[in-house]
Amino acid sequence: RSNIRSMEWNAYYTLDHIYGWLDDVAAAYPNVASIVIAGKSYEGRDIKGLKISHGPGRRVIFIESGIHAREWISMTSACYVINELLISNNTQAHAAAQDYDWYIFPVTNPDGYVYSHEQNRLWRKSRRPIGNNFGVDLNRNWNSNWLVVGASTNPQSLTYAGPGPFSEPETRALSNFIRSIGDKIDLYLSVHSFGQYLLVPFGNSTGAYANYYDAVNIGRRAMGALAVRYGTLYQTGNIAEVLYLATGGSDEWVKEHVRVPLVYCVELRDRGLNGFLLPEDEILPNNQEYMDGVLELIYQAERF
Ligand code: ING
Ligand code: ZN
Repeated sequence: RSNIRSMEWNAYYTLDHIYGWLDDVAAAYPNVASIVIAGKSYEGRDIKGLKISHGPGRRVIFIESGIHAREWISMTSACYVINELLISNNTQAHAAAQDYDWYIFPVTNPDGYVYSHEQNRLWRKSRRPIGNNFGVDLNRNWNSNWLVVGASTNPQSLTYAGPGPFSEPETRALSNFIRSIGDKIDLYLSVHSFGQYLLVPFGNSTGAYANYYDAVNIGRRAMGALAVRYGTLYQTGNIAEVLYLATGGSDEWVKEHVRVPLVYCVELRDRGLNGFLLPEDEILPNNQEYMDGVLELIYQAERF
């Protein structure tokens, strides 16, 4: 579609460009795509997403990206999913676009993303002033095991959990929006970098819940499909087991309170060589293999 501003998969884009691109996509596919706004950030920016729907009555796949400002590959991966669902000629993706309603929020921490472009590339948190410091770790601020482990009460900390659960406008807006969709959601992805992991809740225990082993097995198969294209290996497992103890993340709240059957936290490329500064020539291969994994997640989930 020539009236969509360009988005190549060999560069990182500013917030304005990403948001303008979402507007262009919605305008180019008016019967299928629409802009959704979960609310506003502390500095007054929209938390903007795209809804894709071919009609009523469908189950929902929800993708939340970019809650951490410096994890730029996460924002591009969300845009790539939109590209595959609507714009590309990927027939399996187009079928998935028909079969589900999709809600995709590429930049859930817009203030932090702008700050990481303009001031400090490695900024992680939001940008609300707290005393002499700035920002809350928006993935420690959700009302699920808030401040139990792997989170800090110190506003200087990278993992500052905020003064209370859902103290921040970004997490309040997003959680209210998610709750409004509620039990229609079949699959929820919270997308981060880096490390190449597919993580299942919870962040403070390895304790199994009802469909824990199904979630792990579905995830392992999907990561097998992800590896086919370029041989990139992802480890699937419990957050606490394969990564570190940490609570108050979006995925945990979505699992515990919205009771979404399949909830994953994805840690995209790489394993630390470049870390948050993933080179631009890895954007396309990362996004291609990630999309392979997402489509296989859906395929496997439908068979469990
Ligand atoms: N990783 C996640 C983080 O917020 C995580 C991992 C997910 C922890 C869910 C707790 C809950 O630390 C990155 N890279 O940010
Ligand atoms: Zn992160």
